[in-house]
Amino acid sequence: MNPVTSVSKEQLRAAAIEVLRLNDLGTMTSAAPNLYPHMWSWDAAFVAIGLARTSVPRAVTELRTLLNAQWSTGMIPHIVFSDNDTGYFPGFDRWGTANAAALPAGVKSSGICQPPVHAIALRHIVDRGRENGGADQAAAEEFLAESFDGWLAWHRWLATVRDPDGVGLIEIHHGWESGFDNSPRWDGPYARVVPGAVAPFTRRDTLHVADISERPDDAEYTKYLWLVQQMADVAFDDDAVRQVVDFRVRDVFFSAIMAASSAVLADLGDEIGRDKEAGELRLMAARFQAGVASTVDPATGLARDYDVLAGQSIGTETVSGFAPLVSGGDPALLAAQRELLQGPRWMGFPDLRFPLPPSTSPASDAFRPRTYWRGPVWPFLNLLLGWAAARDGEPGLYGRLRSASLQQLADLQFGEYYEPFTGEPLGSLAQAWTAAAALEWMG
Ligand code: 2M8
Repeated sequence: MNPVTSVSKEQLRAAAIEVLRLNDLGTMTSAAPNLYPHMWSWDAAFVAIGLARTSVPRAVTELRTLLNAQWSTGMIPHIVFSDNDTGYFPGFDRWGTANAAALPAGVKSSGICQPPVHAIALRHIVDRGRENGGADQAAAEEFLAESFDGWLAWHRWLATVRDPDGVGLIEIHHGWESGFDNSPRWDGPYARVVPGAVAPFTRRDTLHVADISERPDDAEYTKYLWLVQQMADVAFDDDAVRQVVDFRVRDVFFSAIMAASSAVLADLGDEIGRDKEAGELRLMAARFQAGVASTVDPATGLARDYDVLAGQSIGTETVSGFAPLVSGGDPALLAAQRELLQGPRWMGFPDLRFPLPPSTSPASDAFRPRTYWRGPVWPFLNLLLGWAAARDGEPGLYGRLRSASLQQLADLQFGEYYEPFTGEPLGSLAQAWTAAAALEWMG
């Protein structure tokens, strides 16, 4: 057992700031010191939320760097590569994005995306700037005005290219796009991916974790690279990718973030006189909120992904089933979900080290307590759930998530993910978005 270390808020704050400082590459923050030596899209959003607590201008720089890598289509890529060419696989060369017409000149990025948490991060930056006043406020307001059209283009790209039929759900083409890489959510779709010839590769992630069985195995990586290869073969052209790729899933959690973020961006648009665009964003928010709600399984109360190629819903019991709590909406649905989340299959499961939702329910056969996205607790997700609870006027749930998270993070390790029963930090230590979550929880 990992005892709850008794540390003061000041110690936790200082340690979290130090982690962000160590990961600071100047104009971007590496997601983790060794395992992830580049900028990841949704990590950057959470990192900006944490940075806004210590330096509004540095938080602005983080999002500005990410937005500078935006493709001409509007897509924000999931990795913006730093100059570290050797630390991570697959790197820029293996991605093959140099041939993509939409990649901006001078940018090295991957060719897929991640959930759009960015407008929520921008909201935090603007709020911190206004609280602080002076130069911080000026920097935040200036960035809001300067970047609004970029975020709008990102949301429009998602709403059109990734939901062409207007069902209110975002289609993803790789498990990496969900951010829940090897979650049991994707076992069905990946079981149907039969890789052709994949160029030989040497992984690097396995060099940076204490126990490689926590990470996806080589067979899983072969499929991940096969999908990258399929996309590279058509130069990452949006329409062509949809035709050729072997993984097409409507991701309910991604869609929920799209709904929540679109609503936030609409408010920000109103604040700078962009009423027309705010109206467009509100329609997007409503569409994705309805799309998410439409997937809820009455038998389990959880929202479900949809495997487009197999034509079937995915019924695994993962934390993504709580997507409606992120998208917001129908009070009765949200009340039922809050009860489920705090009940015996999730936060109330017996003997959890801290009452926080594991990534897969421990009551499920698919649960693996130490394996990456198959069971461990992910601190940044709890921050997102807490943010949504505060938005929806639920101080009880917010307070429970906050207090358990602060106890969990008092180990000062800032683990990438945590073993639910022992509280052990796993994966990378000094993970940037975990440190950012600690800073934001402290306020
Ligand atoms: C993990 O994903 C990357 C691939 O994108 C990897 O395993 O190499 C996921 O946890 C993802 O959600 C996260 O954004 C990324 C960086 O922290 O690592």
